[in-house]
Amino acid sequence: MADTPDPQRPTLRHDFTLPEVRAIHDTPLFELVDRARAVHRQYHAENEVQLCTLLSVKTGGCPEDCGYCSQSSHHETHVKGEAMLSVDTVIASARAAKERGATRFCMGAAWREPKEGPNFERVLAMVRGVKAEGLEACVTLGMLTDSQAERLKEAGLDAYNHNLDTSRAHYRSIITTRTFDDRLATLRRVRGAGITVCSGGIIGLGESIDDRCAMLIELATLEPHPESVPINALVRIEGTPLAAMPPVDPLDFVRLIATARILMPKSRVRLSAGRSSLTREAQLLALYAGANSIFYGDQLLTTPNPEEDADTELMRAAGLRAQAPSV
Ligand code: SAM
Ligand code: DTB
Ligand code: SF4
Repeated sequence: MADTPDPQRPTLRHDFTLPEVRAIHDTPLFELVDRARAVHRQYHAENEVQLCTLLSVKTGGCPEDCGYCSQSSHHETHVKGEAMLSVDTVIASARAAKERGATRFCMGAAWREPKEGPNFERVLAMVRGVKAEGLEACVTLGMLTDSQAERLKEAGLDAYNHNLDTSRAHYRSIITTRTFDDRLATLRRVRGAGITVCSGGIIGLGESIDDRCAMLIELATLEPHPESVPINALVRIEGTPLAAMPPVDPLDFVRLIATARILMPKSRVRLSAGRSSLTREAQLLALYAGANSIFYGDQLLTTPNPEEDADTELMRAAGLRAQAPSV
């Protein structure tokens, strides 16, 4: 089950057990962070953070019932269904993101799955346009068929985001309109088409610590590991069933990021949604413990993200540099 061994680097594994991962997760914090940092330094540039900008290209009116989401038509939230953005609007936004230092551009649509036809063709044009700007292109559109995955690949797509969100056991308490296995099937199609996999989850959904560890095991069981693992803290949204969840303890966020780093040494672990409720120091601890990407831009999909100026200042203060563009 192991990749080629390299004496300098820990072997990548896909066979973690729950007691083992739970023991890693529950290690005294300083030891956990030391261990994660050591893994991080073996595989990644030490002071580098990838800036990834998000854009919602089709907002609201989604038929799925994800309990955390502002865009589900099952919940009454501040988000109303909107028309899909034009290709020109998206390209202008990607260009602006690039000028501000982002190297990855992720486009989200509030779909259960893309319908064949003009809207899917429009997504393909968006992908081609973002690639022409010299950015990594990522989309998140819900479930895919094999042929959709192949067409996205042909358009130049680098990565597909499709989160497992939580453990298999906790999944049905959060979403009833699709299954955990549906999610894994799409990830297989994405991998089969030669697109890199971006898959992670959310903490703060009322899950147990074992659920968090089980979710990481599901991700680490994928062969190869997802190239990108976003770890989100629930953004509590008025009108969703999870609006009244207790806030995530920032140290729990750090623990999960450190555990993800240890389990999936080569993956880019992303300190994703939920940064607005972290202090500067907690964000830096998460980055020290193995995260090496943030969402950059004042808006996530439908909720605010820290201001760009605050992020630039934080990176300057800590001596972190943004990943350089590849072209
Ligand atoms: N509709 C597609 C899907 O669900 O796969 C793509 C868009 S969806 C908004 C992308 C991801 O954003 C979700 O899988 C979830 O992990 C994350 N997300 C959505 N709402 C969130 C919230 N309130 N807090 C944290 N993460 C959230
Ligand atoms: C991911 O893991 N987090 C992003 C991205 N992938 C698409 C989405 C976060 C959404 C946060 C809530 C909102 O803004 O609606
Ligand atoms: Fe729809 Fe995605 Fe929101 Fe679920 S997370 S309701 S699939 S937009």
